[in-house]
Amino acid sequence: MNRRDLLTGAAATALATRAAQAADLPWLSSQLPDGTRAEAGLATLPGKRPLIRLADRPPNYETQVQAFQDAITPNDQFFIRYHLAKIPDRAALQDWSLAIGGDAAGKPVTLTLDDLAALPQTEVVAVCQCSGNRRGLFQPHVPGVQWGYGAMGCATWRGPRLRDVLATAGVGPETTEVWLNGADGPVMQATPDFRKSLPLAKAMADETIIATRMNDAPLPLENGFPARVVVPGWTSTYWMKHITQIDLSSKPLANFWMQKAYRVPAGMFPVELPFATQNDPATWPITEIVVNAVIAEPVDGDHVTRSGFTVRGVAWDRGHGIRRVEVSLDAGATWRNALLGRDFGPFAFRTFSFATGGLMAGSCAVMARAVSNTGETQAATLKFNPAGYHNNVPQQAMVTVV
Ligand SMILES: Nc1nc2c(c(=O)[nH]1)N[C@H]1C(S)=C(S)[C@@H](COP(=O)(O)O)O[C@H]1N2
Ligand SMILES: [Mo]
Repeated sequence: MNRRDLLTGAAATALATRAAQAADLPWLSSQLPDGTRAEAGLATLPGKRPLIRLADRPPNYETQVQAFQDAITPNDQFFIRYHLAKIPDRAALQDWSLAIGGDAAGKPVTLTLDDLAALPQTEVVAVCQCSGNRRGLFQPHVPGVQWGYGAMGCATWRGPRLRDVLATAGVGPETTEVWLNGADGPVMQATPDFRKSLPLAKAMADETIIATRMNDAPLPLENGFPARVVVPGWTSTYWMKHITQIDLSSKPLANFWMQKAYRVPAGMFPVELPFATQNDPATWPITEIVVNAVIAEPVDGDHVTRSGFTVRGVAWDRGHGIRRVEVSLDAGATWRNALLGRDFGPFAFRTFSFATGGLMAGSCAVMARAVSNTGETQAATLKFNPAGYHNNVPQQAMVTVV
């Protein structure tokens, strides 16, 4: 008796459906929860190419993994993440302005887009990655948006430095945090508005800017038009979109989004610049990105020929740059160095490629892992945390050599 004879009725149908799905949905990781796999679909928003829709109200759409063959993610393939469903449209942003004040500011000012354009402009290539990227691959599963590999992207961001913007109001000596608010808000009054804060040192850092351009174009509406905060090296919860209000504050921002959400167990993920005003004994705010790599090609479930194939993807870290990417074709038993592509700076994606050469028929478990310029390596096993953050366990793509 073989396996097929044992499978009857519902079990056989379920298996057949799954196999068909794996073939039809190469953009959806097989490790995601069944409910997520059943409901996610490709969807095309105005001005965007198809993204993986995980939720609509508020919109949460991720980039297909195949896009990560390049160091720069095109604007029309960039992922979208919102917490709250009241999102401004273009008409509402027509008379956009940015108010700067707070108890530690010299004097409150209101800036227009022309005022931002009049300040010295700077450019940074940086990875915008959601803290919960790859949350859907957590075992055991944890609540929250079940992101696969695509809640991230890398762009060339351009605009004035945040510190030059803050200087127009005057950064008073009492300032400890810089509070950020955007034009979106909750539908229900009881829902806390999405506001975040930065420690003064990161707000004043060379790399931190207010971007009005993304890859040489205005920001797409859903990615923060007309201006967003860009905090290279930090997960994108701090990258406030449609920024309308900044407060220089002598006090820590005490709200749901700082004190309850976006926190990790204290000490689990060491950082170089502590966010001291927001640390408590049990938890720290999630801040610096951990080193990671993604395989864009081949994708899980691909069939390849015995003449071999090329493994392609990107690696990134908190801002030191990538020293090395290694590829394994045997589920991590042996590793060989990949070739690194062009260096777009320490906060950017670094492309890698590895040509396998000839292969024997059978299955092949492809993995990639990165080492940063400071020697930081990816976690060999998941550092479990209840909110599902910082998953940098090396990815595995199963391919069949025919
Ligand atoms: N105004 C506003 N800014 C925001 C958010 C938001 O909900 N509202 N979400 C943050 C989070 S958690 C992420 S991951 C990024 C997502 O950026 P993107 O939508 O441009 O990809 O925006 C950040 N900035
Ligand atoms: Mo996020």
